[in-house]
Amino acid sequence: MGDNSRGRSSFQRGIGVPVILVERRLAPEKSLLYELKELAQTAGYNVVGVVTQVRAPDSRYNIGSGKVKEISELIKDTGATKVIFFNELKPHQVYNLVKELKVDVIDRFDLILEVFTKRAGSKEAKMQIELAKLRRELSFARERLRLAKLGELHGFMGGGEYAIDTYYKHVRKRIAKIEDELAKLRARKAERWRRRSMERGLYYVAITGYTGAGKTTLFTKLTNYPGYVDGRPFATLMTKMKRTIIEGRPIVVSDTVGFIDSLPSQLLDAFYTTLGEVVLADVILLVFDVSEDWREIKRKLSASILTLQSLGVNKLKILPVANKIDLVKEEEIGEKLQLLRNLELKPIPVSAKTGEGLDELKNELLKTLPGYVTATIELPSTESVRKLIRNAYVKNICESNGRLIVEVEGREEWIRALSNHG
Ligand SMILES: Nc1nc2c(ncn2[C@@H]2O[C@H](COP(=O)(O)OP(=O)(O)OP(=O)(O)O)[C@@H](O)[C@H]2O)c(=O)[nH]1
Ligand SMILES: [Mg+2]
Repeated sequence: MGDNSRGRSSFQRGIGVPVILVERRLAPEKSLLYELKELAQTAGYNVVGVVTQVRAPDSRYNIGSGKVKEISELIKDTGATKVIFFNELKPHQVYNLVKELKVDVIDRFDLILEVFTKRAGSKEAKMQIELAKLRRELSFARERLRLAKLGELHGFMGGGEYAIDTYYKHVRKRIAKIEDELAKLRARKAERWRRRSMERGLYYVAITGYTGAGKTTLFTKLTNYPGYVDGRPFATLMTKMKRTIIEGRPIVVSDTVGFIDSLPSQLLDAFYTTLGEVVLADVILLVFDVSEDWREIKRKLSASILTLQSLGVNKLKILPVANKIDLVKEEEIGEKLQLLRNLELKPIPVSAKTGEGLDELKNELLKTLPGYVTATIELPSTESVRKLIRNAYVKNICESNGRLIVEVEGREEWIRALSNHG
């Protein structure tokens, strides 16, 4: 399907609500329509038409009024009952578009929320989605209030200034309540993990990357813990953590929600707080799909790195992982990795699916772990000490005169704490 194709002929009949996608591109060569289409299909829509335009935004409709007529014709032709815009729409633009097109109009932000809603299982995920929706509501209510004050509200979603003001306050209260509940929930979770890992001297490795890069597949290979994979965007929404043993070392590995390009800030705030714990990780694996073309690799990697940086991650902790090498010829992998090295990224090539390259990845991972030391310490042979070292990587242990001589490897601060038991 070409990006400029439109009309019924170029689309297959399918199931789901028929929709038309609209993209106003900032630059002619930059289109993310295929990504929008994938999101629409994941949300259960059937894409029956596509309209694109390259020009500066028109404040009334976001696109030009000529294009609005074109979409209107296409709606008649295809029977579409919804129009999805790639670009973020302002409340008055939604209002103007609905008035002209007489069908439902949403934007990419609403669409991502729909996908998230469909896939949310846990209470935390549901709360986050409600939070993102309410924040969106708030900005709409703010605009309605502004228009009402200007007396320009002619029937715009009904309600006078007073009613909108009351509604606005109600939304704000609800937001504050959910934010509070979420913060408590997360603080409890973070504390639990912090205690567990510190007490046991565990390392923490987070798997991150663009949606669909293969994070969950890699997580399953490393931990033997099954995760949900379906090849559609945002199969994973909530962080999952699992303790595993890598080359004898106990390590906590986490699988996380995927990144996506130009995520609306309201969603980033509401959702990526689940990624907050990533900052605590000792190493952050940044998985990308090396089978994609170079431009896609670069786009997705830079979107991922930007998101990681906005979360406060130290760049030095990032270990890039070039996944899906089973789909690419060796010389092509070599070329792409060289291009990445030119950008000062040194990825480890793997296939999470076949397991190829995983040993190299594990070795590199262990080398990257900070403050990893070997020490021989003498400890009293008590039950509590035995318990303490159960989770450690013990290279050698012998007992003499009721004392334990242990050769251990692990976090420096943990080994220091262990020595204090002597
Ligand atoms: N050929 C091949 N396919 C892979 C590999 N790793 C993952 N996949 C496929 O890529 C798709 C996405 O994999 P996931 O593991 O769900 O990716 P993810 O990064 O967790 O995706 P989200 O949770 O949606 O962000 C699935 O269809 C996987 O089967 C690989 O090494 N080789
Ligand atoms: Mg996943």
